[in-house]
Amino acid sequence: MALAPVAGPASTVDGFVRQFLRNLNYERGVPLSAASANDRYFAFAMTVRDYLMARWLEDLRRQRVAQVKGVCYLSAEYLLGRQLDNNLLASGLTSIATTAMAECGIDIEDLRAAEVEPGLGNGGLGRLAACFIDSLATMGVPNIGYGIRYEYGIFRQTFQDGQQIEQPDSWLTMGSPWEFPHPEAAQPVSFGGYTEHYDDEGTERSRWIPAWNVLAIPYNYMVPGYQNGRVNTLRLWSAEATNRFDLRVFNAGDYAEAVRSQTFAENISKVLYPEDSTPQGKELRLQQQYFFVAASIKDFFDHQLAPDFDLANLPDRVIFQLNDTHPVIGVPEFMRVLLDEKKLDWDEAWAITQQCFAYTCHTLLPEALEVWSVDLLGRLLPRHLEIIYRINDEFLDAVRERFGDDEMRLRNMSIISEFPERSVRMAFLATVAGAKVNGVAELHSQLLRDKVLPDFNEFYPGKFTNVTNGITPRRFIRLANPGLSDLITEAIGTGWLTDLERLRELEASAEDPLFREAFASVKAANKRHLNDVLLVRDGFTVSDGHMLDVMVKRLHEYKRQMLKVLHIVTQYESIISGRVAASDIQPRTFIFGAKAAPGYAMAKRIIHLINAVGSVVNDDPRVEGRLKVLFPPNYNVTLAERLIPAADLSEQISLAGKEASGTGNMKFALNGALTIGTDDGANVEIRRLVGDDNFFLFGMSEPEVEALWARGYKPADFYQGDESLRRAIDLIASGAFSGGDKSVFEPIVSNLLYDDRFMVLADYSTYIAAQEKVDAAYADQDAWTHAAILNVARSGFFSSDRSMRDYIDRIWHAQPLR
Ligand code: 26V
Repeated sequence: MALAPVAGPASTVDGFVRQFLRNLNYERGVPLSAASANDRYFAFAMTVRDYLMARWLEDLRRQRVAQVKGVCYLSAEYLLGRQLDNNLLASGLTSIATTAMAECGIDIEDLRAAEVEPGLGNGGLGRLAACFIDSLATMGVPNIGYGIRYEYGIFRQTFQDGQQIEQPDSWLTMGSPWEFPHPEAAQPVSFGGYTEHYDDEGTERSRWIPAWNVLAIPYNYMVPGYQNGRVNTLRLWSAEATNRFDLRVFNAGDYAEAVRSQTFAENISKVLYPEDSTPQGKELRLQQQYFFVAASIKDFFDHQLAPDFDLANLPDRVIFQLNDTHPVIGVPEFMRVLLDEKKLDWDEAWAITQQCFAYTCHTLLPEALEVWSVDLLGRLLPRHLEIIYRINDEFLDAVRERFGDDEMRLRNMSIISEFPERSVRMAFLATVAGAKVNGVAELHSQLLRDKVLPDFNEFYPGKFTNVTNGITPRRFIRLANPGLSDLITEAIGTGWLTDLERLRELEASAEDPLFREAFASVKAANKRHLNDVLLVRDGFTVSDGHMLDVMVKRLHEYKRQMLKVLHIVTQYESIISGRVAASDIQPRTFIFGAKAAPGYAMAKRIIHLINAVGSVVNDDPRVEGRLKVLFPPNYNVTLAERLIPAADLSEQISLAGKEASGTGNMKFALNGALTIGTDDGANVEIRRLVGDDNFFLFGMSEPEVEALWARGYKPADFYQGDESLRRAIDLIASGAFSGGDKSVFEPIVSNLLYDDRFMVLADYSTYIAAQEKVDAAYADQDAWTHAAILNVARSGFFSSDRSMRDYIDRIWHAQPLR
C-alpha cells in the first residue's frame, strides 16, 4: 500500500517535545535528567529525521514507480559538513525546534556543537559533490549519490611546534543518527582470479572467475531539498568480510591467498586517502574505487531498475556522472555486466554504455591524472582489463580510419600508455566512454579542450563542454550567514535562496547609505562571532579594526600560499627595518586554513613556515599589534562556515592555468568579501560578473605564464631585480623565523629561487602592488562596503542550482519529478 505523505509528528512545539522525549527514552534509553550531551544531540537529530522520514519514503516510492531518468552521481568523496542544521533548515523546523528545546531547558546551540562533521572528502571536489546533491534535492530531480562510507575521514590536523601532525578522524565513535544501514541490500564485490572464454550456442562469451570477494553494506543518508517536501538518497558503502565462499574460489587454486585477502576485506572502506593531487598507484585505492562503483552499479540494476526493464532503453533511464577519474573503473564494470551477465553483444553494450556515462575533469595538473598499471589492473580485475583493451582497440581503429596510420597520434591517444610502465590512462578511458566531458570553469574547460585533450576534441566534436561549478546558498549563505540572509530578505523579499540570480535586486540597495550601514554591521557582528569561536577553539583573538584577510584551501604549491607569506614578510620587514612606521600600516589579521597531504614534504614545510612567521610577527612589539597571523588547525567545513562570513578579503592567488575552478572563491564573494586574485579558474568569471572595480586582479594571465615558461623562467632575475622581494626572501633565509637556524626553511627558499614550477616570484611585484590598492581601498570603509554589496548582488550565477541546471540541460537531459 502506498504511504501517503503525512505531516511528521514534530510539526508543532508540543509534538516536537513529545517526539524528542520519546527518542530520548526509547531510542537512547535515558531520562532527560540523566541524558549526556550526545544523548540529547541524538534524540534531537532523530526527531528531525523522523519528521523527514515520511517524505523520504514517499520520494523513494515515487522514484521506483515513475522509472524516469535519474542521475547516479558516482563520487569517491562527499564532504558533507554537519547535517543537523542543514536538515533542520530543509524541514523548516528551526523555530519550532528552538522553542521546543528551550521548553526542555536545552540550548539548541549546544546540540549543534555536539555533531562531529563527516569529513569524507579532501577538499573542493568532495564539497562540490555535497553541494550538487543538495541542489538536486531542492530542484526535485531524482538522484542517488553513491560513494564510500570511510570509517576514518580526512585526518584531524594539529600543530606541534608549528608542524602538522595528523590524527585519525574517528567520526563514527559516537555513532551517527543520520545513517540507515541496510545489510539486507548488501552486494558482494569480487576481485582477482582469472577469466574464461566459452561458446554460448555460437556466441563467444567470457566469464570472470574471481578469487575473493567482500560484502558492500549500504548506508543510506537523507538528502532533503530545501523546504520542498523532497528527500533524495546518499548511499555510502561499507566493506565487510564475507565467509560466503564461492566454491569456485576454492577451485581457483590459491586457497591461502583467498583467505588472506578475505581477512583484509574490511580495510577497503577503512580510510580516505588524504592525497588530493598525486595518485600513488596504491592497490588499496584501486580496490576502493572498484568496490564502490561495482556495488553501486549492481545496486542500480537490482534495486532501482524495474525487473522487466528493456536494457536498450537504459540511456533514457539513467546517467552515471563520473566525479573525476576515481569512479571510471565503472565503465568496464558496466560493460562486463551487460556482456557477461545480461548477455548483450559488444556493439549493443558499448552503444548503451557510451550514452550512460559522462565525465567531469577537476584538474589540469598532469601529475594528478590517474593511471593504473596494467600489471595491477590485470591482477585485481582481469576481466576489466580485457574489456579496456578491446575498447582501446576499437577506439584506435576508429582513429586510424579517420586520420590514417599516424603512429604519433595513435600513441598519444591510446588509452594504454607504454611509458614509464604499461598503464591505463583513466581520463582517456572516461573521455572515450563518456557521452560528455566537462571542465569546471570556462578557462579550465578551454584548456582541457585545447591543451590536455586536443586530439580527443578533434576526434569527438561536441563532446567537450563547460559547466562552471557552484555552491549551495542554503549552507553557505543562509546557515553560515543568518545576519546577511535576513538583511537580504528584508531588502528583496523571500525566494532568492532557490533563485539566486535575484540577488541582482540588491544592486539598488548598494546605493542606500542605510543599507550599507546595516551590511557593515552584519560583517562586524560576523567578525565578533568568529572571534568567539576562535577564542574557544584555539585561544585566538581577532583584533578590532583589523581587515580580515583569509586564505583557506588545501596546502599546495600551485595555490601559492607562499605568495601570501612573502606579502606578510614584506610588510613585517618594512616595519622592523624602520622604513615604514607601524602606525602607517593598515591593520590586518591574516588567517590561514590548510591541510597538507601527509606525504607532501614541501607543503608541510610551508605550514611550518606560516606558523613560524606567525609566532615571530605576533610577538614582536615593533609591530604594535598591527599585523597578526592566525592559523587555526584542522580547517574543515564547520570552520569555513564561520570564517567566510567574517572575511573582508578573499585570497585566490593560484598560478594562472592551474586552479581548475575553485569554489571557496565563490563562497567569499557571496558573503561580501572582495577578492584579490589571478585570472584563474572561476576567478575569471567572478571578476567579469562583479566588475573590475570590485575585484583586485594581479599576476600573469595563462598565456603569459606559458610564454614565460617557454622562454625560460629565471627566478633569480626577479629576486635580483626587486629589492623588497630580496629583503623578504633574505629575511626568511637568515633564520629570522627559525631561531637563527638557516637550514629549517632553506628548502623553501631554494625551491623559490631555483626550482619553482609555480613561479611565485614572477607574480610577486604585481601582488604587492595589488595589496597596496587593497589597503588604500579599505581605508574608505563606505566605498569598500559598496563594493562588497555588489559582490553579493552579482554572484548569484555561482549557485549550485545553476550548475545543476546546466548539467541537466546539456549533459543529463533529466527532469524534475513532479
Ligand atoms: C585527486 C586525487 C588524485 C589521486 C589520489 C586521490 C585523489 C583524491 C582527490 C583528488 C581530487 C583532486 C582534484 C580536485 O579536488 N580538484 C578540485 O576540484 C574542485 C571542484 O571542481 C575545483 O574547484 C578545484 O579547483 C580543483 O582543484
